[in-house]
Amino acid sequence: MIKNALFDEHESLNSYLYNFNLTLNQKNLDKFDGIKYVLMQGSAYRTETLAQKLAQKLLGINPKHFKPISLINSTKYVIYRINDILSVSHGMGNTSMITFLHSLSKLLYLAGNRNLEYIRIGTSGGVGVKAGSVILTKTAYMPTLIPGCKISALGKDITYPTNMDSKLNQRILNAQPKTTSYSILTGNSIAADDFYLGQARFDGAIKPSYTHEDRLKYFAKLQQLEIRNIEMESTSLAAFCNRANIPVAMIATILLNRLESDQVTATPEELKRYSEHSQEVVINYIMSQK
Ligand code: R2B
Ligand code: URA
Repeated sequence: MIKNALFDEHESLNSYLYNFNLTLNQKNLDKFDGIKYVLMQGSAYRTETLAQKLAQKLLGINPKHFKPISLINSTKYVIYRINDILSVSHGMGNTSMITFLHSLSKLLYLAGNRNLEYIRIGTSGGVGVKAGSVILTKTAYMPTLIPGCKISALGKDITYPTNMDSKLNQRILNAQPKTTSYSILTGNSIAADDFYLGQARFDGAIKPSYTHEDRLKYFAKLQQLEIRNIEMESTSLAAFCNRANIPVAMIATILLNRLESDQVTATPEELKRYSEHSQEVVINYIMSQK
């Protein structure tokens, strides 16, 4: 994890994390010491259900009688703590993710944590992969099909590497039972700029500039590059963690096969089950490390 702070520690003490609505004073930092795992999801609801599952698995607390309370008083993000694990929400898209990562990592570093693992538990559209399958990302690609994450500062673009941690991926795979009712695959992912045109859909509000034939060619290229799913946060996640020296993985469930449809037509029960698959993969990993 962050071997050398990427920021001025002294100046940061007592500064205000605007997006968390939290001052970095000792009282607040004390709530965040001794953390090992950060489990991130887009939705605050799934973040809460994961906290409840972890509390049940690790502490024997019946979820019926336990509603977690966020450690930050923010309307943008939630952070729940279960022993040495944080279950957090990062919002939607790279801009929300990167803002979240800066805020959380600064907070965790100042709280004294040096050996963290970050794992995103996401949802995504599959590229030739069936709904309910789970993908562990090897490398995150930009929509231009270049691996990396382009960050613009002062009008200059810099592209950072976006490999996920292969050793962490292997530990996660090793922790899974021999047989599961769904496939767990490794592959590459694309972080798109939005859900519609950025993901080659035809069901947005604006008529696309591409044809169905163009899209077929694009999807064929994705398959050649072993890109198995499309989502919206993997590039900033991987780039940030590589720069901060934090082992990172992304485990995303597939909600639909994009070669077959644009619309997510799974029932609420199916969507719940698909999300449970990726959470289960992470819980198996965490339990294998205890
Ligand atoms: C997956 O699902 C969300 C869009 O619905 C987005 O956050 C993502 O990466
Ligand atoms: N999330 C996405 O970003 N895209 C999909 O197709 C499904 C979930």
